Amino acid sequence: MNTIAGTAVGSLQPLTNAQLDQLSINCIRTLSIDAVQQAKSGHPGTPMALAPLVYTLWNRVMRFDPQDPIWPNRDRFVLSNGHASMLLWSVLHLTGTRAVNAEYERLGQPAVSLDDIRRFRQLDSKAPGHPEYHWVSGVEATTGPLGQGIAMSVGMAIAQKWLANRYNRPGFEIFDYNIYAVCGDGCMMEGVGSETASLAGHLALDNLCWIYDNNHITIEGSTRITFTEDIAARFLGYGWNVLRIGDANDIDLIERALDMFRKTKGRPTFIILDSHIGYGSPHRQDTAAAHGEPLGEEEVRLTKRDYGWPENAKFLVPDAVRDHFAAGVGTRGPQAHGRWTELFTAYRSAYPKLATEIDLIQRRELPAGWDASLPIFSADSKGIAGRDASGKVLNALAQNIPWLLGGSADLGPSNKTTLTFEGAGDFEPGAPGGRNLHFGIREHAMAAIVNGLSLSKLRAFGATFFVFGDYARPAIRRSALMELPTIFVFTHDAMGDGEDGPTHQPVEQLASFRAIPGLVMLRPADANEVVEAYRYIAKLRHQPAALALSRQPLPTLDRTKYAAASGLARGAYVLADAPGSNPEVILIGSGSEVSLCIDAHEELVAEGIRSRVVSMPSWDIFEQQAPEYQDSVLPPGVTARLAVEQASTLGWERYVGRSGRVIGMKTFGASAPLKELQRKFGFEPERVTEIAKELLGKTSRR
Ligand SMILES: Cc1ncc(C[n+]2csc(CCOP(=O)(O)OP(=O)(O)O)c2C)c(N)n1
Ligand SMILES: [Mg+2]
Repeated sequence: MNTIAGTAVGSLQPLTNAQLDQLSINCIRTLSIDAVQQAKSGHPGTPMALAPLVYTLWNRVMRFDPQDPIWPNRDRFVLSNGHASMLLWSVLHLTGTRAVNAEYERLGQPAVSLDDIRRFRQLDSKAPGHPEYHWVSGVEATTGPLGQGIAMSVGMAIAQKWLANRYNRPGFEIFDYNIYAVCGDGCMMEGVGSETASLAGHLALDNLCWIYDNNHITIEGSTRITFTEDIAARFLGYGWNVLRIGDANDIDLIERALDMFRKTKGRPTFIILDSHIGYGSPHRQDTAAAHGEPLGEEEVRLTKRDYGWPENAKFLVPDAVRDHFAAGVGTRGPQAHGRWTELFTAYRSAYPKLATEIDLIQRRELPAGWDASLPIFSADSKGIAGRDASGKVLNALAQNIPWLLGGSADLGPSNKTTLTFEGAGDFEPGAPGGRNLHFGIREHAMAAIVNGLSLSKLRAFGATFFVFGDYARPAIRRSALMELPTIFVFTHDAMGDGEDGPTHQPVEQLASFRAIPGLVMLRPADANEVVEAYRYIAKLRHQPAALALSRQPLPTLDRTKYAAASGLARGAYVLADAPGSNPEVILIGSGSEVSLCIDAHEELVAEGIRSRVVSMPSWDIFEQQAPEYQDSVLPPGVTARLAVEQASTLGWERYVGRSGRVIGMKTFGASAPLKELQRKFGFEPERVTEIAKELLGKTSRR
């Protein structure tokens, strides 16, 4: 006889609540097992172990409305051990969560259908291998690279504190949600988890709860071989509230621990959950094999027998389970949402300006007049450093966009990213209203937190030296993958900090950031291009941007003589042209090398050579332009082309072609004053004119 949770299928006896809990948990388990088995790939063991946790969180604790998974005051759930994605697909399905589109419109269809689960890990299924924000509604963050999810959850917790501080008013708790993140041994071992845990403790983020799946298993076997530290002591040291649940199947204990989290003030909570990977599988439980392999048909049957589940049923969802979720989160969620909507309606009458801000934030829109006070820089041959111009622009923007906030990884005074206007303030423990975040020397954490802020719809930036962008890269990649409009301000973009030497001089960073799909990489040539870069970035809603800015002053170009900086919005533009717009040679530069090209251009023109200078601050934007525009900037017939950029030459062939040349970096830099480095590596006008003439066959090669 088939039984479900010890109850005869088809029995007319109503199930007790405890039986319904168990039935729901086993349904999450068996859906996960079946999906992995069907896909012949995936991770069954962790969903089997964590089903009771996820069930309790979703059906008993979390404030979540399946009808509207983007309701602003919902609790956030981040599955940092993203390989256990079947947990998420199961609960999104069982709760009947509805889909929303990129324009934040609610759609009727389910976020994850049973058919999607049947097609787990297949093309176009809404049940992909790992949780993907922007692809599946109800996913709060893209996870899979271990550590990133918990790291982003810290950004979400900062965002909640900031939103509450700015928008809540007496009697109007508009933002009072919590953030839950589930993680495993991998997340605990990855450095970014530690960086962010340290900061979360420092910032006393008591709206944040991490639940650590303490199963002693990773891919290579027992954690005895890799991970034996006293993790409770570690989190106590970070200043967290540490709790332990000795049995991952005890849902009452889980509920109590989560309750203690909500009552704990002044500290984030870390719950150690002792679990058994592959729970219920006679031959796989507690083994590394349960982590990432299908159980196999026979073991699937044995495991279902252990659960009291029909052995041969596949993708079985008893009606009682759907009903149980409908009676739980499916009822609590919409009620809470309804109360909030009423509250927000009253709030809108009492505080219309603040309510409008909240509306704009939710749609990632800009307030009216956001660009009203952007500076215009007048021509100046001495000029201003990219970082200084950036500091002025960022401050102007932040004054007009109240929810623009960010900071640096301890380089604020050098990155010039500190917001200095009246009232800007610092985000501090217990005083979460400031606009300046201090990330400490934690670049990776910074970028992940910026993602978390952006997932919470705030406009966020992070800053460091360009060369240390590598420390932040995994999270920047995730910005692009999640299509978040984050902003990364990198200064010391090339060899401008000469004496610091090759450890501080980026070479390959431009090429490698340009290689990230969707990330808009910009390297402005002068102060007015910096203004235009920010103008472009501010309008982005679904793309991250990174700025490479100079440490040293760059001449502010005379825009009455040369083309307007607004050309930046097309990625590359003709800055200075040959008479009759009929060039025989094209000099292409970015950043500090543009004025170098201008100097060379003036020399060439004086010698009767028809040269053109193209300022190319962004390959990424230029690539989006129509071919006609691209050809008008780089006419196919003009093959004498020279690119000049203080960075790896990798990739420039696409613009200079086979017969063109590049003055760039083929080695690391060196420790010396900038002038000497420019001479050593050929970044001088004489070298540019010389090569331009060589290209035209007007001089012989040296
Ligand atoms: C940054 C990163 N490195 C490596 C991997 C590959 N990987 C996926 S799961 C896993 C083991 C994770 O162990 P644990 O977090 O304990 O998960 P469990 O097997 O217990 O669910 C590894 C190494 C990854 N996803 N991300
Ligand atoms: Mg583990």
